[in-house]
Amino acid sequence: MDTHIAYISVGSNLGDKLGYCRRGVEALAADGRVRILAQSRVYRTEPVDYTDQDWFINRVIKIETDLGPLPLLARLQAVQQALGRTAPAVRFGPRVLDLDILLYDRLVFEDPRLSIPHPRMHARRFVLTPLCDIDPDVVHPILGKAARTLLLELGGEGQEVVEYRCSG
Ligand code: PH2
Ligand code: MG
Ligand code: MG
Repeated sequence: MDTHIAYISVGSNLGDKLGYCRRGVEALAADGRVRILAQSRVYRTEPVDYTDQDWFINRVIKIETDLGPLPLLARLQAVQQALGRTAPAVRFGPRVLDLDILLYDRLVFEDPRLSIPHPRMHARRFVLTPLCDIDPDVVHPILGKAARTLLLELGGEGQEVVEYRCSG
């Protein structure tokens, strides 16, 4: 089987945030096409882009999958919907579960439905901090820099990221 390594951002800022994140990861692994290789710590994170909303719970997971980029996106969207996500009223606004592809092998992929690497990942502390828990040396295929370097270079006022103490 031709397998790929991908990093997925997991986030929630509505209801039982940690529960949604956990159930989302469980659901993703349930069909046998996605295997969870690693999970970062869990963080409470200040909302970015659209700031008039509750703080998020965020983590990053590393997966192995035989799904191509668009089938993987479809799978992530199916899990979001199964957990009750509806279309947010505002762009970047509150959601029960958000699953975003950050990196997929060293692929650079542009399509109206999907951009890989995630176009804002290098500017987001809530992505880079958990990504560095798992794989600080993973390289952004466009910027040519390791995740740890991108995190060090991040200015980012108003991007507080606090470890959330929980068991797993
Ligand atoms: N997701 C967004 C917009 N803003 N802020 C934080 N802290 N965490 C997120 O997951 C997040 C966000 C859109 O997907
Ligand atoms: Mg997102
Ligand atoms: Mg998304």
